[in-house]
Amino acid sequence: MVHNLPLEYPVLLPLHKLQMYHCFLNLRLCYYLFRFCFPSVAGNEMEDTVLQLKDRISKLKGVLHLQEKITTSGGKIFATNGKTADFHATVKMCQEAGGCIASPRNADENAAILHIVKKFNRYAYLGIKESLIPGTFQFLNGAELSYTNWYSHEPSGKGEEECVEMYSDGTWNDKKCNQNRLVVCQF
Ligand SMILES: [Ca+2]
Repeated sequence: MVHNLPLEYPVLLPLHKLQMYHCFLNLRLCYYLFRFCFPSVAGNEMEDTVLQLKDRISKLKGVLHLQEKITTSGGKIFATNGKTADFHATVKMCQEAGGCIASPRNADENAAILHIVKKFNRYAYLGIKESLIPGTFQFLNGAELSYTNWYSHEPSGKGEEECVEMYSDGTWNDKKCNQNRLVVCQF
């Protein structure tokens, strides 16, 4: 034990540290030599693990689709907990679940949300709000809308209806934010 060494041999302490340092260097050297000489071993194992995970995720998505628990579009997954809530509670619920409120960027995503709205026969709030300019709507992060599907003569609120709900035909209506609507999140 180094700390038990007599004080008259202080030179042993740095020597011991030096040996430790060499040992550490050798370990790192071995590690890098292994990585250099057999890069495919580590690479193949990683690739296998990724493929297995992808396969597992794909199967789980299949199960959730079969049970109509989710709809998908592109890389997005849409889901509901079957509950109703006002706009702010919906945003919070989706965030707590690790996602965000459903925000359609195109017709296909709109259709994926609509599938849930129809199944539960309840309108749903979308992740879209009126900007500072009345009658102009945007995503919650302030980004410009890439797609719209307003019901005829909507938006009509002129600054009085800041939120947006999806009707059961997939069209949109600007609406006050305090109504109870189906919670639909995206992940
Ligand atoms: Ca309206």
